[in-house]
Parts: sequence; structure tokens; C-alpha cells
Amino acid sequence: MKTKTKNSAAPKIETRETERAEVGPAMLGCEILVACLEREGVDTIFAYPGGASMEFHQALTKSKKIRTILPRHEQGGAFAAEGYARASGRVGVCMATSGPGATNLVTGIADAYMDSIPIVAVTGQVPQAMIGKGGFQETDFFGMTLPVVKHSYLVTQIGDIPRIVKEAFYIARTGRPGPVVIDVPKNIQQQKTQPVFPKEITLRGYDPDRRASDLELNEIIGLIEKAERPVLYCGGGIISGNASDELREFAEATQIPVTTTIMGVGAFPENHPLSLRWLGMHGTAYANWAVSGEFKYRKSFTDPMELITPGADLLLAFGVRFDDRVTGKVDKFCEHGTIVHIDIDASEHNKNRKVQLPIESDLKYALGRLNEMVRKRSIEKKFTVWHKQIQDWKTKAPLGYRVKEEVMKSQNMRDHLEGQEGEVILPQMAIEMLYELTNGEAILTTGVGQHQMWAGQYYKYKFPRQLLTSAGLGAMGYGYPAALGAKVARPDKQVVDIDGDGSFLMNIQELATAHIEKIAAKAMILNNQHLGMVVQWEDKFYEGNRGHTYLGDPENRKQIYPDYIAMAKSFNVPSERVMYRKDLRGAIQRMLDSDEPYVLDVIVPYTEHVLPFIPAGKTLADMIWKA
Ligand SMILES: Cc1ncc(C[n+]2csc(CCOP(=O)(O)OP(=O)(O)O)c2C)c(N)n1
Ligand SMILES: [Mg+2]
Repeated sequence: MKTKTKNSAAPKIETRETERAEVGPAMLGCEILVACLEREGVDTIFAYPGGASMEFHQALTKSKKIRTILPRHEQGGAFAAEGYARASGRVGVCMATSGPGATNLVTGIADAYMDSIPIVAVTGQVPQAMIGKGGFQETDFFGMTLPVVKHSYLVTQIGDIPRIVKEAFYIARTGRPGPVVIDVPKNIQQQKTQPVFPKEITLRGYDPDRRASDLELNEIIGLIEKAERPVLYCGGGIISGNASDELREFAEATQIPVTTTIMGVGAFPENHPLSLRWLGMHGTAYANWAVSGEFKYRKSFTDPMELITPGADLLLAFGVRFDDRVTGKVDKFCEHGTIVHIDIDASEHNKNRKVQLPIESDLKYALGRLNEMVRKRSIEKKFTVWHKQIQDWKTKAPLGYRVKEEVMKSQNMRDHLEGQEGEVILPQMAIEMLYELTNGEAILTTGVGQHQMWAGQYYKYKFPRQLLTSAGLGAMGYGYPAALGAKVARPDKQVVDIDGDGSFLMNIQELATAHIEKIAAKAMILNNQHLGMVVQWEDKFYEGNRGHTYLGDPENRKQIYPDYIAMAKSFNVPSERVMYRKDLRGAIQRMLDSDEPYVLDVIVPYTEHVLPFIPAGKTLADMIWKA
């Protein structure tokens, strides 16, 4: 992308350039980059040094505005930058050296791409003269990351740094947000010049300010007036578009029930009577029914589908992307409803699901304007019958769990709870207890697996940016580093990572970052000694045959392995293990009361399954929802 000057009516190019830019004193390339970050308002960077990036670190030591946090693995740094971005709504920044440092960032960049999170990843590169020669720690990072970035740069001239950094932040945060990579060869970091800092930039062919027309929005109002069973299906676009207040006003004014994706959790308060909570593979049965209709359960995927009660006749899909974990078999998703899809990224329109009315727009604008229209001429429809139906569904299939036969027979019972079976802690109970003790006010992050789904189900989210989870990529190891980033961005908030034993182990080294940097992010591990989610699929589809899903020591199953308490101790992080229900409340409270990072290891049986469950690519006739 090239810069373009905006105000073409201005009289003299020379005058315009001086007004629009500021010339700094002679500086090294690395110093210019840091000065540019400062100008973007960056206050924190998660950066791990190496040969090709140590110049940057030298410059960072001189910055009075930027706090440099040393993660203990670049992946941790990238996830922390995401956690920072998601909790704050600002651009998160991470940095790594060339080669292995950069490749370690890739998972985080891919994650930010899938979940539309604004981050800027700065990497050192081998000197320009070495590029293409297979030099030590050379990888083509620009090429390698191309499919998972919103945009990327390989800096080839020192004079480009100010423009590139400004563009990178602008691209990362505007329109549909996403990750931007800036790869900087070492020789450019070492050169010296007088930087020219542009005050503003315009990018040809990039116009993120998309707004729905009144004609389109009026059509939506008309569709609502004609509908009997409308549903709002809202995603992460509401949160990144900062449109939660507008959504709430719109839902209340129109009385349309709201379901969100897991990315959209918190966009609409889940304790609101109009909330259907989140939908999809492990979403509430009532949200799924409201969208696609209730079907009689079929024993075999080849049996015909039998409709019991129809679902939405109008689906207002706002800031969503019809992800397969939401839709299941996509042509059965809201099969008989009219679908309106508002998204700022037109490439999402008709990508996964054909819709009747695709609208390219910023959601804050679209919802704000819809609210104005509804204020002027209120919706006549009250949807009373529809609300009654939804209430019936909510009563019929609330989220729930019970101590089942499999739990009673589990290894956990035999090894740890013999004679005290009533003391078993189910993972869902621990999350409910956390909800109660934090008053529903904490920011939560998660790993990936069963615990992630339960964290979504058994904590009710009230505000946007409250649940930070790796949704699209589903990257284990996300939870704790993301919690660090979130806590740095929101020190006023209790930040708790609800993690799995498998996921937590993948970035456990970040306990060192937490301790040394005094970041009081908490980790509550739901330790089932297994890769629980894979176990669940083994149970359902592979007759329970275990394909390397046990994480404990097979030669000593009675031992909790590995010993997270001993590990936490080695990092000087306070910790506690809890096994009995009677001890749970006190243990969670002690974790919350700590003003240091903390690990709470909650031992739970591995026999629980996440319900509801719609098998991948299947339909609501295949949903198992009764606990
Ligand atoms: C990096 C990565 N590797 C593998 C997977 C596949 N996977 C999805 S869930 C899961 C199990 C996670 O186990 P744990 O963190 O203990 O959570 P649990 O399901 O037991 O709650 C695995 C292996 C993944 N999502 N991410
Ligand atoms: Mg586990």
C-alpha cells in the first residue's frame, strides 16, 4: 500500500507536507521505530530479544513511555498482546527476533487473524544483504505470515519507518480489526536518519468507514414489522465495533431476543430477559432452537429430520461470520428464515451462508441509525407468542449438570474421594462459585477444551471485553498469557484464567513473567488429568478408545501429574490445590484475595461431557442436551 495525500485542494505541496508531518532529529532506525510506537500511544510491549531485534531493545530501554514486558516465550508475548488488545480495545503490540523468535509468534498472529483482534507484531530480520542467502535465523516472515495477517510490511528503507508504523496501527484497528506484521532488517535498525513523522495517512483502496444506507436500514425495519419470530444473532463485530449500547437499545426497543456467538459474549448482558446466551455446538438448546427450530432427536444421522416447533423467520446477523461451530450443517441453519447480515467486511457476505439482505456497514453506525428510526416510529409488533415459546424452551432446557454414574465410577473417585463421594467437585461447580464470588464482574480468559465451554456457560457475562477466549483458532495455551495482557490493560479488574491442565501446561512459563512483572493474573485450573475435550469425542465417536489423551503418569495414576503446585512454587507464585467441595469456596476466595499472581489447581473428574452438544457439521435433530 502506498500513502496518498488527502486534501488535494490545498494550494502548495510544500506547505501541505510541512503541516502534515514533523521532522525529528537524526536517530537510529531502532530509535525511530520506538518513537513511532510512542506516537501511537503504545504504553506496553511484549517483547523477547535476539540477535536481529536487540537494537530495538536497546532503544526500548531508553523509552520513558513504553513498558517492555519480557514474556518467557514469544507465543506468550503474542497472546498477551491479544489479551491486552481485547481487554482494552486498543492495539496490542509484541516483538520478536528473526527466525525462531518470529515463528514462535505465528500462532498468536493466526489467532488474532481468526478472531479479528488488532495487534502489531514487530520482528527483527537478518540484514538486507543476507536476505535470501539462508543466513543464520533467517526465515521469510513476510511470506510465512501472508495468509494470516490483515497486512504486512518488510521495511526496505529507513525513511519508511514512520509511515509504515502509522499505517500498521491504522490498519490493525480500523474496519475489521486484525494483525499487522512489520519485519525490519537489522541493518535498517542500525542506520541513522532524520525521521519525518507523518501526522496522518490515507491508504488508496482502503476505506474502512462503511455505512449502511437509510434504504437498507428501512428494509430491516420493514422485515421486523412483517416477522413473527425474529432473532438477533450477534458476534464479535458488536464488541470490536463498540456497539453494545446501541445493540441493547435496539433489542429493548424492538423486543427481539438476542443470541451471541462466543466471540460476541458480553455484547449483550446475559442476565437480561431478552438474552438467549450463546449458540452453536455447545450453546444453549434454546438459542439454537430459536434460530433453527426444535427437532425431534434422531438416533441416526441418516434418519429424516422431524420438526417440532419452527425457529426464527427473521435472523438479524450482526457482526458474525456464520462459523461452522455456530451453524453446524450450514444449509439447515435457520433454514426457513430471512437473513439480514450486517458486517463491515463485505467478504463475509454469502461466504458461508447465502443471505437475503447483505449490508456492508459499521455496526455502531447501523444500530445507532436503526435506533433513531425506531425512536421516530416505534415497532408495532410485540412478538408475544414468540416470547412465550422462548420462555417454554428456556424452562424445558436450561443449562445444567448433575453427578452422574460415570463420575461415581471414575478414577478420581477411586483415587481421591473413596468414601467421600459427595465431596466431588464438578468443573461446572467451580465456575459457578467463581461467578458468585466475583459478583459476575471479573474478566475471564480460557484455554481451549471443555473448561473453555463451561467457562462460557456457567459464568454469566455482563459487559463487552469480559470473556477473552481463542475462538476461531482454538489455540491451547492462550489462557494465561492472555490473562497477563488483560491484567496489564485493566489493573482495576480481577482477571482470572479458567484453564485446562493440558492448555495451562502449554504456556506455564508465563508464571515467571507474572511474578517478575508483578502482574496479578489468577489461574484456576480445572485439572481432569486429561485432554478432556478430545476424550469427550473419543467417548462419543470412538467407543472410548484413548488415543493419547491421558496427561497423568500412567505408572502412578494416584498422583496428580504434573504437580502444578510445585511448579508454581518454583516460580515464586502462590498456589493451592483443592479436591473436596467443602474446601472450594475458601480456596477460590483466597485466590481472589491475593494481590499476586496465583494458581488454584482444582481437581475434577474427567468423565463429564460438555452439554448441549451438536456433533460437528450436524443439525438440531442430533443435539444432545439433557444432562
Ligand atoms: C495448540 C493446540 N493443540 C491441540 C488442540 C486440540 N485440542 C482441543 S481441546 C484439547 C484438550 C484440551 O485439554 P485441556 O486443556 O486439559 O482442557 P479440557 O478439555 O480437559 O478441559 C485438545 C488437545 C488445540 N486446540 N490446540
Ligand atoms: Mg484437561
